[in-house]
Amino acid sequence: MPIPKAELHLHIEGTLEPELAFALAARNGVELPYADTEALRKAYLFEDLQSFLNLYYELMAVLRTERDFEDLANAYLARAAAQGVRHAEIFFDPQAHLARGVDMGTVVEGLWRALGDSETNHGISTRLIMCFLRDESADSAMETLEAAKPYLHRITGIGLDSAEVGHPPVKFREVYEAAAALGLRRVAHAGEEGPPAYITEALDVLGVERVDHGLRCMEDADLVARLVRDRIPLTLCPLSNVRLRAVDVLAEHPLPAMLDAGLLCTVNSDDPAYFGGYVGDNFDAVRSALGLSVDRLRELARNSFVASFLEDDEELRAR
Ligand code: ES4
Ligand code: ZN
Repeated sequence: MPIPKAELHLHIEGTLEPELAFALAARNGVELPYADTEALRKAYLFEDLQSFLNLYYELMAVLRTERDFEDLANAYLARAAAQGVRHAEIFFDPQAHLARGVDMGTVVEGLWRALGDSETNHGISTRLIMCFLRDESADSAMETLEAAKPYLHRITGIGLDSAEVGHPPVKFREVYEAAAALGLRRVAHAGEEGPPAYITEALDVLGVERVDHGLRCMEDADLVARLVRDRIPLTLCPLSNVRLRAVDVLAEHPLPAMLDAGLLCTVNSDDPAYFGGYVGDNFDAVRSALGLSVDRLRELARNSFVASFLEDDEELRAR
């Protein structure tokens, strides 16, 4: 039995496996520029975040209907359940769909067709986190928040993703303030490829409760001390970091040093269809490459519930 865990850093569009991509392409009459799943998998050799994002956005063309988003989410939930996931806080990227003429309702209600029955069907409680694309304008983010207003009963929080460098958190100050006023929880990707200063800015300016990745905090001792003191969770994604070359090899991942420093680390899969594994695979990989003890793995699993947006009573039931 895998250790019960929560997954807190998971882009639902990043769970699109090649087989499902081709099935949805056929169903929707969308032409993909790859001969077959094998040819597509060969494209999964990334130089950096941007080279991955190019493919990630390209493949989304197959997602068109509520049923597509439902099938995508159910496929993820089934795989996650098999790896011990009891709770999932799931990112989605509405701007990437709105830009293709797929509206907010199709995305949110489609995902909800799977998420609404997930506790019954998969034994997984869920939350939805709407991400803004940081390489799009602040105005576009604000319009997206506006478009989400009819669906806020389905949405727990907001996040910030896509190309990080050159798009500092401060660009999104107003939209984070507006989201906070609507009662939404706040997270942001920071310190994946961007500098530690982006992590500090996400805390100070955006008021985030949790930092996605946060890997590069280790370059700033004062920031580490603050994250430890304030118990700010970091949602690390080890296999993602290797595939996107944020670290050279898994054996050199700073996770053990981060745990030793007292940081509230969690392990997650990010975009599992692209990066070589789901969250249990990430746990297995760090165990073997980094020699983490069973106690350390249990600490990581416990942290995932502590860092979640579950209420205390829900948290105890989930783990
Ligand atoms: C992402 Cl790994 C990563 N980083 C930033 N934005 C993303 N969107 C999907 N995966
Ligand atoms: Zn991510």
